[in-house]
Amino acid sequence: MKKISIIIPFSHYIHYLEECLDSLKVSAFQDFETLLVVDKEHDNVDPIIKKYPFVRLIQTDVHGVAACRNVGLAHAQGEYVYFLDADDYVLENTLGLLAEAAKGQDIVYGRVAHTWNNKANYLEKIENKEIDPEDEEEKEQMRQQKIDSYKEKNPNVDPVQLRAVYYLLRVKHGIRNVTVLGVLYKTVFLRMYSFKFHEEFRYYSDMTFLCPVLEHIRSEAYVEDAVYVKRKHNDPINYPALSQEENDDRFYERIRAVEYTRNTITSDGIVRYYLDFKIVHFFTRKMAKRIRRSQDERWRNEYFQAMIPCIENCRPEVLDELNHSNRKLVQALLNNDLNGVQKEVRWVLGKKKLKRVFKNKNTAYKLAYFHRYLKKPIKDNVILFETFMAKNYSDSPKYIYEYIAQHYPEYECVWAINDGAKIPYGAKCVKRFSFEYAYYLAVAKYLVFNVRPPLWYRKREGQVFLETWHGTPLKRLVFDQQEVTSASPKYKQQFYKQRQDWDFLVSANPFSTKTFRSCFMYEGKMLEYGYPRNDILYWPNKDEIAKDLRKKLGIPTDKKTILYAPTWRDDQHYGSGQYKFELALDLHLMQERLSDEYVVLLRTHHYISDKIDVTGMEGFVYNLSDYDDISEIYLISDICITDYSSVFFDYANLKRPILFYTYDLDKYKNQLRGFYIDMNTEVPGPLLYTSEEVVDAIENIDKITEEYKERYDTFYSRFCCYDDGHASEHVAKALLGKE
Ligand code: C2G
Repeated sequence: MKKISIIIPFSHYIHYLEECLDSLKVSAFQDFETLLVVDKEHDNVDPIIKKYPFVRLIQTDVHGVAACRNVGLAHAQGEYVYFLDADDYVLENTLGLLAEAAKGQDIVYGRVAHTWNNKANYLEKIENKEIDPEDEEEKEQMRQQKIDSYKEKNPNVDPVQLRAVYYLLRVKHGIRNVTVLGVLYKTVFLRMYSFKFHEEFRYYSDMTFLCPVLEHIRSEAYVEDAVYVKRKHNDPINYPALSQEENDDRFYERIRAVEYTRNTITSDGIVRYYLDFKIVHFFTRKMAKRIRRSQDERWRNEYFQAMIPCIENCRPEVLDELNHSNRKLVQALLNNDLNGVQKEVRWVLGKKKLKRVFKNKNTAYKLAYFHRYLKKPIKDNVILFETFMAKNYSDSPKYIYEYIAQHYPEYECVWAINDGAKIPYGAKCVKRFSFEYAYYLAVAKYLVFNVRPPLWYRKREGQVFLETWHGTPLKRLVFDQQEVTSASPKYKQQFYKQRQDWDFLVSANPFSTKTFRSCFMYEGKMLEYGYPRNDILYWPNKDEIAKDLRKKLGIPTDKKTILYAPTWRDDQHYGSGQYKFELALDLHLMQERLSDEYVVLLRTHHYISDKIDVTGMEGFVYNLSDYDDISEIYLISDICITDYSSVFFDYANLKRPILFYTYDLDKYKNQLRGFYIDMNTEVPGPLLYTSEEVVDAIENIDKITEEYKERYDTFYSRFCCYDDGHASEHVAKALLGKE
């Protein structure tokens, strides 16, 4: 007999399943059987199942996690049963630790950790201490206090049950967090009482299984380090986990599941106490807010009514223990007093908001935005511009603005800009995240952004939003990215919502059009005129502009220039949005071998917070990282070195040589992002892996130009085909409805 039967219910999302089975394959402990119980509505598992010969496949004609788990239970032959969801995984030592502790107890449980990442990234984050290791000691103390206090009031409580309930039901508040995961259950114990999941429930069946189990256990053990990793899906739009599914029945199912479970447990003891505790918490913490804020009237009508009997049935001591404000909420509910609930929530939320404003005065502008500015009329002639979160005056919004300022002076243009840059044509400048900024976000009729607006921006009826974006995509973006390691785990969800605000999106070539449709899931109007920021590369006076700029920057007239413009790395950062960059290009070597003929223009991505130290190389290296507009820098660059930055799509408009310094290509491609085009065969220049290769290439630049000519031409006609120096004009006209 195997020690453990692992039961995996499976219906959809095969890419998660592979990771789940991989985690079993590499488990240090192998004395288990794996039952993959396939739902009748399922994705085809054939393509991957051959890779996992240890899996016992059970095809069913049942539907739902509860039913599949029950089928698994019926087939289980191991001494213990362990439920593993097909989108989750275990760590190498998880099963071994549990098995070692399992010496006949009814249940043995470990910890459930939550993540948005795959296993490799999760482990890396743990290693880099980016995920706070939970302070188990502190948690344990808290648990112990609660356990002691319950025991004091209920001296007859069974200590084994008390501990297990505390760990498994009380781990986190909220009924949703009642989970059967992370636990070994003794198979004969389950069979003795015929414990089953109630198959009618889609979301809350765990409760129907776990509560009766907890009521009957006679022995248990806890192994803190036996971690079960529960994964939240970072793309709840296309691949929602059960907990992320929007479903109208959800509320009623919650109530029905609580009532059903109350009827199945036999005693009025601790299990019942926590069941009641959780539903009361759901009401006071979540539901009360929805009653006040939700657009969905049901929270104030039928849901409100359905909650009354459910709370009425709670054990009185659960209500007695509530704090003053929660007790008021519950009393109002029990009196069927909707106004009373709303008043109390308003009061509590208002207090919280005020506290926040006092604590952080910098957020007061948001209050003004929501409570005052959004009520003001929209100003039909105002346009708000912002590039790279107001870090500089550049990119397409700059060129669109300049066109509008010159041709349609009747518009009042406002720039969000942080460092007080001088903006020509007299635009008004406002600091990002200030009262004025919030004001213009609310009242400007037109908004022109090259990244996303703040999350709290609410698009108003009558506003027109132009998203220019900031580059032809090479690296996979948003919905085409499987893992999002560098942004908020809610990135995809937020993006999905925000991109619904876009009235226009700028595309520089047919490739971008196609890719943006998929990676942003964008169906709106696409402006296919080229990039306004590239117009300057076609202006007839571009050589004069270049000459003036060289003079302004003090670049010697007798030297040619090499621009080095690398992009940022998702995995190298200090904190959110603060990226590190270690310069991998050996500037000393370049100086040694190239300084007679060339100077280097160094330009880091705006995410990079490190200042690159170029002392000792004055006169050879010019650090232009703080210069506003890279398009102007292109004009004065004779050769461009980049890596995975969209820089080369733009620079190619000049038809000058491009070199790719891709020292970390494999990591970038496989681990960090993945690409839309084949770097080896499609980019208009050689891939170079060392500084020596870069220097050699520069010394032989004519040969390389010749060698890559055909590829460059193909690239140019594919990606630079719309750019003709008039993109700003077309885009501005489309925005203002002047076409
Ligand atoms: N940029 C720059 N200097 C660099 C790198 C980039 O000024 N050293 C500017 C360029 O205008 C570039 C833009 O920032 O086109 C975007 O930079 P990327 O390196 O391409 O990276 P990212 O910001 O991740 O945007 O669809 C494009 C993607 O969204 C990439």
